[in-house]
Amino acid sequence: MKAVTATFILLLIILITSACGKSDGIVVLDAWARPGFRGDNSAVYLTINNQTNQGDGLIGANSDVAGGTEIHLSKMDAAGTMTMERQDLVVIPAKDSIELAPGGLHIMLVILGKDLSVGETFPLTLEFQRAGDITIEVEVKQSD
Ligand SMILES: [Cu+2]
Repeated sequence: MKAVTATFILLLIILITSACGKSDGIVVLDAWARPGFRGDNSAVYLTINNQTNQGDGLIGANSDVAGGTEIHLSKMDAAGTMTMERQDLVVIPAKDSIELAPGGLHIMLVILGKDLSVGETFPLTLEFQRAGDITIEVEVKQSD
């Protein structure tokens, strides 16, 4: 009886660990960018879901549609003016999500090399400390 129980528990452990292994990773959801004209700036917003057991960090981004790609944090300064501060690292804790949303964190597309029109998509590569490079498709749309 004991041996049967032990086998059952072992099987259960194998099942659970393999199920977890499947969903392990960094998942990027709902990526969108504001429309803009060539020469202007635009911003990308998205949600990053860290399904792993270890924290990770967003350390950079890259896209062919802009001359530069920077991680920014919008914040109100002491005088009540909205400013943007460049971020070298955005931490995504283990088993947690962070949202890059209007008024807060975003990925700035500095000097667009082409027009970004509503409805089109473009690739954006995100650089993570642990997960490495992840390339996603960003949809151009108006903010809701
Ligand atoms: Cu910005």
